[in-house]
Amino acid sequence: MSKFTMDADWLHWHQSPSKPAYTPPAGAVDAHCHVFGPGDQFPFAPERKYTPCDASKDQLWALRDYLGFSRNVIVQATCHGADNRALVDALNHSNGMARGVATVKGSVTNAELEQLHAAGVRGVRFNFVKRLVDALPFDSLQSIAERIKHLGWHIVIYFEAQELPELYDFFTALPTTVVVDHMGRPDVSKPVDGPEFQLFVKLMREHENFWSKVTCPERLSLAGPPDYGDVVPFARHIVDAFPDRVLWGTDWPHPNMKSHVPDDGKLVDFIPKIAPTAELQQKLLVDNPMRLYWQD
Ligand code: 0GY
Repeated sequence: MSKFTMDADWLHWHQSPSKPAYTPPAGAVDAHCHVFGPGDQFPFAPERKYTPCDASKDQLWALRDYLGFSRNVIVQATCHGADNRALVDALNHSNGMARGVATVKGSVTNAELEQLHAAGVRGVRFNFVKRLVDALPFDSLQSIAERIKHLGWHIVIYFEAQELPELYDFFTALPTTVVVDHMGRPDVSKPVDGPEFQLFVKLMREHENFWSKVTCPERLSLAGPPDYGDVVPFARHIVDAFPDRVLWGTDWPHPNMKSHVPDDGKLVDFIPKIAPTAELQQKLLVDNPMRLYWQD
């Protein structure tokens, strides 16, 4: 029997987020968000490390419209393991306005990959965060990377800053575009120009196939809401240095948030602080995600 009940073990997502003061440009993409369940329709993975709150596709579309966005990139989270049915269901009901990033095992068949592609999947996620997942061995990941390459997919990687030195060579050998979740989760109590964050900057600078999501101030901040001011210098640094290789997303419904319930409206108001000009905002919210996810 699972050690989990069906009760979420993190705070429920915000039921009445504020209306953002910032208006995103036309066609803006929320490029990092999730759908969870509903658990009675799409059961959570037995091997999961947490149980999420249900967060349905219809609730995601409602949030998208409320915040002033047009499209979503839905990222498979560990609580659904490599069972992408909830993701595929959302993509199939998105009228083409959502694309996806799946999680697959080494045993995935080419036919399954092609079905995922037809539904709108354009990438796979490799998760190295130890509290979330028991990562697959490097050779399995390498073999998945080789197999998704010919579909034109990219790889999304999730890790924490202290793990980067040991993962660096594996990452830089990956044969596709690689998108890093949440700027590699820097410890924002350390300086932007210190060795830890500068290793991530070096990865981005020396490897032009690397992109970064400038996401999740609510997870990274020690200062907390509503401004998440201590995250701004990190995200701004990445947007300034690599304006054509950055993505932004809400991270709704914010799995595993235990410190506070993020207000999605305030997260949207974070955008102009990290991308202060209309030109940077257009790249971050429209041009870059469209190039990566809606080429076809
Ligand atoms: C995120 C962050 C988290 C969870 C997952 O796959 C996941 O379970 O990504 C986290 O707990 O930091 O991007 O959703």
